[in-house]
Amino acid sequence: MERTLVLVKPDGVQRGLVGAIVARLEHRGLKLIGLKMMRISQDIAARHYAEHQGKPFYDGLIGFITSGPVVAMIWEGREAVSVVRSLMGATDPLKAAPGTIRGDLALDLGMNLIHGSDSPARAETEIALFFSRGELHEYERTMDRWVRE
Ligand code: D4T
Repeated sequence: MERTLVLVKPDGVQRGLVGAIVARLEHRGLKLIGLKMMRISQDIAARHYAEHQGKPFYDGLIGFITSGPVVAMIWEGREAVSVVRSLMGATDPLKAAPGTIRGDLALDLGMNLIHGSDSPARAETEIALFFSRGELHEYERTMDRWVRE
């Protein structure tokens, strides 16, 4: 089973889209094992977006992600990383396919509603950055017994 970090970014919280985004992930069959509302610190933002340091959009990106509370979540499931990425749609909402979260609910490249880890290795790093072990919950759903590994 794979795990991935999802953030509903400040625009999603402020637009009242947390429930809609959570519903899409739940309805797909992913399992929610961690969730909290938090304000991302400058330090966590800089570590999370280290790969973008020096790019023209970096300062705006850090300013935006720290501008208001986010909802951070850990989702679990088969190939959860790529499943979430496909549900999110392309980074630029203008290029995101209809039916995806960004393709249906967003227009702006910076304010693109949602973050999802882009590889299993990144997911492990990001989960450790945002959550402590005690904040992850283990439980069984009856249907989990029928999910193929
Ligand atoms: P995140 O990391 O937020 O889930 O987005 P993606 O994984 O889909 O895309 P990314 O890492 O390439 O970009 C991170 C973040 O920066 C914003 N951005 C990106 C921007 O404001 N201008 C740009 O030109 C690019 C490429 C959007 C997402």
